Amino acid sequence: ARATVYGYPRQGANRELKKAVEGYWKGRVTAAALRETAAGLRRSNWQQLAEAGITEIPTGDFSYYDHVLDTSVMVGAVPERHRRAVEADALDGYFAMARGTEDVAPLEMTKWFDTNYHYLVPELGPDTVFTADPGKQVAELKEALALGHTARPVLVGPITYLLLAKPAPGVAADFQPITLLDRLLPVYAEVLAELRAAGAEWVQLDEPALVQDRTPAELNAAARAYRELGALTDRSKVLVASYFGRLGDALQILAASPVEGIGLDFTDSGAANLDDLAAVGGLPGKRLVAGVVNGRNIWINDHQKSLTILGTLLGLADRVDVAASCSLLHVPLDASAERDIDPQVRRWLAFARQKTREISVLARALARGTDAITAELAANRADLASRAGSALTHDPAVRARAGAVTDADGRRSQPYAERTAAQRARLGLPLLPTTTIGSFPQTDELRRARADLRAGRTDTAGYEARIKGEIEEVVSFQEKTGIDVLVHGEPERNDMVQYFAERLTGYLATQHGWVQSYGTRYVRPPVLAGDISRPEPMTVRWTAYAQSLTAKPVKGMLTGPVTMLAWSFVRDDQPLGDTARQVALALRDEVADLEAAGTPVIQVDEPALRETLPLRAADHAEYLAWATESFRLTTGGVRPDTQIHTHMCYAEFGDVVQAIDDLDADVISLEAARSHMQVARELAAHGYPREAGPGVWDIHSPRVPSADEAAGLLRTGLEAIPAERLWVNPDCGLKTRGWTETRASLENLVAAAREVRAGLTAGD
Ligand code: THG
Ligand code: ZN
Repeated sequence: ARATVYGYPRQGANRELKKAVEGYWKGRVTAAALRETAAGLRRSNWQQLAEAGITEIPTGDFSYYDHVLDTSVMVGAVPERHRRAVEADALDGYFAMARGTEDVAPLEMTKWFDTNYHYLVPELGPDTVFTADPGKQVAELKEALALGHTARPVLVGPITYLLLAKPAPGVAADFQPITLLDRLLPVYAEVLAELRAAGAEWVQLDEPALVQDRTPAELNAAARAYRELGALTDRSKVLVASYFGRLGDALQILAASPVEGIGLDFTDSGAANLDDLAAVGGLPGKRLVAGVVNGRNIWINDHQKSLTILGTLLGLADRVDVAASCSLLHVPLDASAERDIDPQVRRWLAFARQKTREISVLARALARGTDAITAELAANRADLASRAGSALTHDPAVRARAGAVTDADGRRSQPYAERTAAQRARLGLPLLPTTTIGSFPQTDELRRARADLRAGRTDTAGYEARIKGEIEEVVSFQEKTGIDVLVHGEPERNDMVQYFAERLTGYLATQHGWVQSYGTRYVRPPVLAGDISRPEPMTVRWTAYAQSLTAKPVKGMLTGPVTMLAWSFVRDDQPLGDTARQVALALRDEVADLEAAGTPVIQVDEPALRETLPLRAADHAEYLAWATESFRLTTGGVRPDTQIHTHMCYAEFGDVVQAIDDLDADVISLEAARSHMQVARELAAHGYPREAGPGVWDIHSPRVPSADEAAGLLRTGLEAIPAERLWVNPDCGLKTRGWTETRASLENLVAAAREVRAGLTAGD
């Protein structure tokens, strides 16, 4: 059996790729030097894979920015507005599509399935003409072959590519890119022929879109695509890889097609694939690539469990190879670099490097029997036992408390309609109250202060004095500007999830665990490793300090349990709902302490609520149940006159409006500026009964909205939400903005609120 993976982290051990690409953008790195760095990273990745025992390595998974963008280039789907840049210089044109230029907008970015990776959305229309540009794929394959590797090019498959695309600007919104399949297939045929000529024995086509709910027409398109590609004579053998879950109806289609290989996810989320595979009679004559090692969590594999699955699979296909369930792009590179994690706990962790070794151990067992891996099996058993029996993963106090939770804990003592009066009386706010989402600009000075603290150039007292100074400035600015509900500005936080993770017992932070979020941007998700508890208050000092400086209400700022889970690596040894409940109870204590310290407004952000929705509709209800329960557990214990806010970032709330309502927050702020208050209309159509602040300043753009523009948006908002329930705010935190545009924009927001307010009270 071969050992393989679908893809590997691209950035390098020290994020060399980020530095090279950003250096190129700044003109400090030449194109030749960038290419050199990239080739060096590929070479060293392949070397690592080979040394770990991966016998068939992927190529073409490397990318300067994004592999879906690479696919758009491969099929010639360059939007009209980027064509000149691409013709002038291919590399600069590529980055123009990714980031835009002064004159043209970039491609839109969105989440890659239910991961935290973001891809650039292809823009297609009835006039799209595809042309094959296999240069990158061919070159990377040749590089790997020249180094002596057995290599398999990895491409986004034609069905997934089209299903991820959207209508180009100016094209009817109901245009369906999948209707372009007949035009796209000849281009894939040409690429396959080129790859065969370059020496590829196998080519992998990734079709994760087939694990989502698909219409009969889409399934027919998949059947046609693989019948036609399969019928080609001038091609390598084709492996269609599915991942991120159960293949469902598409399994029968692929099994009946002429493709030579199929990749299936056999981790928990794809567990049903095993029965489904037996039900279709296995894959006689085909190669099965078994994704038994989880490619998107950071936990060591359970070898015994995998061997049982592999044993069953041996009877169901001609040939079984071992792989991770999906590309290793979604995990950090190397757990052994985490010197600050307790060595015993570190043994529970498997990042990309460790996972490749696990895959090779399992492949060895398949080829030579489990006797060939006796030592590895024993070590694996010991590590799993250490994790299962550890005090970190089993804190009796946390478990007892979570077990005693009742529905009443998540229920406010009064319904919204009653408690809103108490809140109004306590807060004394005008109509259309103004506020912000929480964070103020993170200046270089603040980042320097944090770096100084880490490096020991300043002590805690010195650092805290700088934070206090910043809070003083932020509070005084908000008072001067006339904002009604103030915030402390969060100068003490860099990444909000990381900030809370560092303060909760049971959470691990990593030093080098970078994972690509988009382009050259990375996150270091913390690890929910054990039972979660809060040894001491996390935010109260800063909020209380801000409140001590002003008579206006100050809003306390927390990150909600769903987002804490969504932006972390979660435990795989208990249901997500159990982990969410533990996080919620810790946050509930923080909420109680904020309230006791006199905080009249507390915001619990859930920007990830919508994006965490499972891929298949059948799984939505279970997710939404624990998501709303954990939010309500966080916030349900406060007095009626304490006002709970929440905030969500991304649009497309349609699927979760009921869940938003079920959170029972008093006020919600949402992204809306770009969609011209569409969100306000959606909430109103649902009959949302509470207060809402659809954002009137799109903070993702450096543009300063004029007071007139903001007032116009407010008036549009008023068509959907009555004045007594409408708030005025930007549509997200201001962390990434500069002070200049922040000052101007917030002044304009307040002016707009005053103008519209005056019109209302004059009986307009
Ligand atoms: N925190 C965490 N996960 C997230 C987000 C977050 N996932 C989704 C979304 N937000 C991703 N958005 C971003 C935005 C900016 C950056 C990364 C992801 C970014 N990263 C810096 C970089 O790569 O240069 C590094 C930041 C750092 O030093 O920590 O700019 O908010 N957990
Ligand atoms: Zn936001």
